[in-house]
Amino acid sequence: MNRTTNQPDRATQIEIYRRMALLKANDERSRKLVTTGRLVMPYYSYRGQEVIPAALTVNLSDDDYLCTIYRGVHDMLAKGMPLNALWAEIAGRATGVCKGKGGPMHLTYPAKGIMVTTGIVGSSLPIANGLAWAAQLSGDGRIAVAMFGDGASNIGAFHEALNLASVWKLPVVFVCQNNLYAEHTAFAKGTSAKRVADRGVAYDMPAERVNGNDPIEMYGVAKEAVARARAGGGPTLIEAMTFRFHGHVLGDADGYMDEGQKQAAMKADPVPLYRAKLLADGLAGEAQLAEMEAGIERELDEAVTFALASTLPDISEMRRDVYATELTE
Ligand SMILES: Cc1ncc(C[n+]2csc(CCOP(=O)(O)OP(=O)(O)O)c2C)c(N)n1
Ligand SMILES: [Mg+2]
Repeated sequence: MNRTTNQPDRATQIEIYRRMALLKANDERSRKLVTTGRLVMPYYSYRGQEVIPAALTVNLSDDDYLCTIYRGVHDMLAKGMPLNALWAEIAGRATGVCKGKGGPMHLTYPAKGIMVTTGIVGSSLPIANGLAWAAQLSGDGRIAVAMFGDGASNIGAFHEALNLASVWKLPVVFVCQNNLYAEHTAFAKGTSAKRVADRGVAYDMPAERVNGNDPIEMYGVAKEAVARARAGGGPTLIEAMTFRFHGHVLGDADGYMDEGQKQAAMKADPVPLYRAKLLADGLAGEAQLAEMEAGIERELDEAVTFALASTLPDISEMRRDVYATELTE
């Protein structure tokens, strides 16, 4: 990767931070609402992994496709899912992105290219391939991004998807968010390869392990992969190293996690670190960032109020949107 020419400009750096701050605040709000009993849902915290989607999605257009997983609310927000409709969906309300019928595990928002959220480990990759293939056939210039975890790289669908994407030179970027755990199993205990990126060799695909907590590095590698896909150069595998601050699912006692490693990761929290870097580099001012963060909190207040005040879907909605009613050419 050319790390010099791929540097984000000032406006892009501030936008990456805005997305990171939004994701962090949204995660904190989610955990608060669940732990205080105001919302009941399974919640998979992405706290600690904010840099990856924030620095990647600034390289995408609204039309580009994103397929992600149960932990991927950060991916969706970074890609532009509107907060009110997101929170309404989480709360199962008719005003939600899926009319309250998807819930927190199955969020979609095709208007911003957010095509699927899946709880089936590894399934975001072949779905992204299908979308990338459609883009390739129609020549519409879109690309697809598949987000998945380190554990997913041990699933058959990962290997099948990388193989086919390479053979057909599909415009797809595979992004493994390696948070060092798959449920309760540490990465090294369940994965034969030392690095997920090494698996790219088997599929004749450019692959790189990057520091997924470094916005500048993540941005540069993502930019190159997106440009390659868009130019017809085929797929890329990015292994973005990060850390999951909390257990697999909210309520998990996380006793299986290495406490020292966890404390060190939390001390190196990428969100305040990047904030401090922007200030030190003179790219943003304290008042500007404080105002931005206060604005995010206000938007979250509004979204939660909107969601909880919205009505539940009507019973007549139960079977609508389940099956296609007509097939088009
Ligand atoms: C096909 C399949 N197998 C097993 C599971 C159970 N399961 C849910 S999450 C998970 C761990 C996935 O870990 P990883 O891919 O690293 O993603 P992370 O949760 O760390 O983001 C497993 C095994 C599942 N949902 N789907
Ligand atoms: Mg993982």
